[in-house]
Amino acid sequence: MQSYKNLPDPSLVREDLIQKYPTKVAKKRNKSIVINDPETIPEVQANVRTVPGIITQRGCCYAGCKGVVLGPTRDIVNIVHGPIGCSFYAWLTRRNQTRPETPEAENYITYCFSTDMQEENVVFGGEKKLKQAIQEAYDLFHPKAIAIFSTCPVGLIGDDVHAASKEMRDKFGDCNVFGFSCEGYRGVSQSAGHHIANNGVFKHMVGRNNAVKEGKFKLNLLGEYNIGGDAFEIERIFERTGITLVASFSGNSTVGQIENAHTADLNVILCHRSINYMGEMMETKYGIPWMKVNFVGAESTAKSLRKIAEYFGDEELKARVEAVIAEEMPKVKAVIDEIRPRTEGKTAMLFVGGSRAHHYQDLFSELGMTTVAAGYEFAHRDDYEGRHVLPGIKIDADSKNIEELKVTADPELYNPRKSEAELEALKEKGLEINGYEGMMKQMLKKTLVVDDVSHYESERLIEIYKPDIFCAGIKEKYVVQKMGVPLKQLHSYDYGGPYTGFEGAQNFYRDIDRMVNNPVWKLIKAPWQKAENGSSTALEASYVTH
Ligand code: CFM
Repeated sequence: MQSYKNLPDPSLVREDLIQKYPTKVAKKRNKSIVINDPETIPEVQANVRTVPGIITQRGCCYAGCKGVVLGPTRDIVNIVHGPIGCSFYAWLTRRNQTRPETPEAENYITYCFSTDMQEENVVFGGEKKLKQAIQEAYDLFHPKAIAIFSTCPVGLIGDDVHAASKEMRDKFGDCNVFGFSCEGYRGVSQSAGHHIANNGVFKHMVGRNNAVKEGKFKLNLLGEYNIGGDAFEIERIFERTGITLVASFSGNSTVGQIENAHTADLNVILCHRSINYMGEMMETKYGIPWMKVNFVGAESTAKSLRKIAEYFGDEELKARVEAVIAEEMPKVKAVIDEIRPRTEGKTAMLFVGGSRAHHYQDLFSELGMTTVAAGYEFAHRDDYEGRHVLPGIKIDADSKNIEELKVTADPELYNPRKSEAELEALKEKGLEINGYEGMMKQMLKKTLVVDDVSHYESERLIEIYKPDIFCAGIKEKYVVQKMGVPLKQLHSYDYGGPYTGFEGAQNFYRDIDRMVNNPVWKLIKAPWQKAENGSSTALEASYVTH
């Protein structure tokens, strides 16, 4: 494994990244570019506005609410209230898969529902058109639920999507209609949309059905959206170990699952950023503890399963978990043994979302690869530094704009699944109940952590570090590849996946091997390979890996 001694001097890199910015911008970006120290964990500026004019990777609030959190549930009719363009990017561009119980069962994921706002609606109001659209969807499909998503103009003209939803819900009686004020401009990124979605799902869906599902070890899987079939692999493992999945938020999920989620005895959280609010609120209202897990990486999967078994404290479950791990691991190891000699010592950079830049580091380290720089697009300080920093985070005007639900214990349904003493005992065993340590603790000293990396900064990082692989999304892909560096899409997986669990880890190893060892990259002249003509800086020239 490459040690940090080979890394370029990170303070020189940071200086390089900001030197071309105007003074004010440089000062601001400087706070989001941090030299990591896993011991002390320095503060990272995160979840603040992107400087106008900078090319960011971020998306909008509506994307986080409609696309990310609600999109994967197959039997909700999701109506976008807005101009048609907003719907284009909400229609099958995220690879959240689903598997209806039967071919005839409800599945609206392949549909695109929009009110198709026109100039007239923007000028004279769009509520009438919205109610017509809700009526039309109801008449056509008779769905269990209809959700309304506000786009920017809806907020600007003041259409009341909540009143319209309530009116239609009361009118129908047998269809749950609810709205989201998730206008694109709200907050500083899609992260605002996650929070708004959590609030709405909690208010309008969770707790509506008290029927308790069979099963001894019942949990909800939070923050797993079934990209490329990730949830299918986790479901397979749960089934093998005898763990009952009550609800998934929200990959491969249904309205029924979510309405029933409060009957589970544990919430496990994969993507902390998008769904931690739900874990917190369910703990307060129903007494269900939550635990951070990671099913990305074979070792991490094994560790997470052991944590779940420890939580339930059942010897039979522990034995089953061990048996499944013992059966699955040899196949994983066989692939690692074949591939690792070709990937060992290589370097990776990950700039993606609000959780994957952390989780995928596990898979790379299983391949003997070092993450030299990483960052999230829209995560908060707790995702970098750990949840212990939460009390110290300043609430700025952008965050104040997002409703904080006042949640209290349910008079009838609150039932603490574990006593205070039991929780303490679990914590002593090393189980992080209601906690998350964040990304930086896992990264090497002197690696770089960059929040909301700009396009310009990405290019400079590649020129300086020449990583063997760069992980980001479709917007970055071809620019990076033209620089001679393969780019792995960690949002869509480049049409691949699943990458979770034991099977997924093997898929990932193979895909990364193919990318970093593809001879085609040797045929491309990257800018720094033309160094002799003086186009590269001293800093770039000082660090040569290839
Ligand atoms: Fe969570 Fe996600 Fe992510 Fe995310 Fe996303 Fe995504 Fe992502 Mo793209 S919920 S934070 S808003 S793990 S869509 S499935 S890949 S940016 S790292």
